[in-house]
Amino acid sequence: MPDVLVLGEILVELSSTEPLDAGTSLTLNFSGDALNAAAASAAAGARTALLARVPDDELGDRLLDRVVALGIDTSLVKRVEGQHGLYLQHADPSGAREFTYVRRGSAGSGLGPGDVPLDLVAEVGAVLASGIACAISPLSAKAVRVAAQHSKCFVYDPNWRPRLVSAAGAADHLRAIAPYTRLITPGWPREAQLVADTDDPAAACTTLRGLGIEAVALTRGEDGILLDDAGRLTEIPVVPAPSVVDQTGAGDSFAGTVTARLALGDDLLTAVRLGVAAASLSVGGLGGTGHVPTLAQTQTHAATTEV
Ligand code: KDG
Repeated sequence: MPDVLVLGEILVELSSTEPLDAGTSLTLNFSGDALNAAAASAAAGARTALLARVPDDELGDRLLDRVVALGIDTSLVKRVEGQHGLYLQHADPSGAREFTYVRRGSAGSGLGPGDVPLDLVAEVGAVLASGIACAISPLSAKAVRVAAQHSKCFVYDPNWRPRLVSAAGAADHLRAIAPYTRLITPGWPREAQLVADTDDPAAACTTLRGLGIEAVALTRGEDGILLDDAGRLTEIPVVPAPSVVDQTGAGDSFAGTVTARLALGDDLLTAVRLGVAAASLSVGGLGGTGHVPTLAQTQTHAATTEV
């Protein structure tokens, strides 16, 4: 029995730090926010399973090799006919990071409510899914909702990607999932403001809780986390990153680590502190799973800013 179940699409990742052009060299890896978060959860000590659909081809075999190498249970992964979802991570002409997707109609977006093992979902310590899983297809959004409804501890990362879903669509997904959510991890201000019309982070947390969510971990970049646990506010500072190669997957690392530690019985504040430290270390590698810190590394790193 896993401690944590993560739902979503595993993507083929092709990354470069250069703008895309003929002749650009790309590094092949496997990622997607669900895999990034599941990898962080497994590294944080939780037995972690992925619930996903993966094409039944040679690339799918290599993808699953990588999932297994990250310490993740693949027994709930369904092999199906169809195309891989793919994203290119590259620089835009100004040098900023950009994602380009080739994923519409992918096998992974065919995950549906019928794939969700309800008894298992009700038993596991925590379930994690994101707004990306809701954005990729109505069927996948239903799968997320069914899992949230049956889970005793559901964690939702809005992960709003405007190239996949409009602001109104992302807000609808968030509202639909809110009544079943133990913890949400929105970025400030963009993701919180999907549903909270305010410039005040504390007020945004109150609005989010008003939708039925128990606790909010508002991620504010350099300003750290504002945690609102049933109205109790705590500021958690960032832990400076020892090396910054690429920010991709830092939020997923945070969500996956926090979910794992909650499932294993840590209190929310401890779980969030570890999540912050894991995210800070995760930016030391290229791509979503380029660097996945161990629990021992995360604990040591977290201790560097403890007061
Ligand atoms: O959070 C990082 C993810 O956005 C990246 O790994 C790709 O899953 C991805 C997506 O759909 O954007």
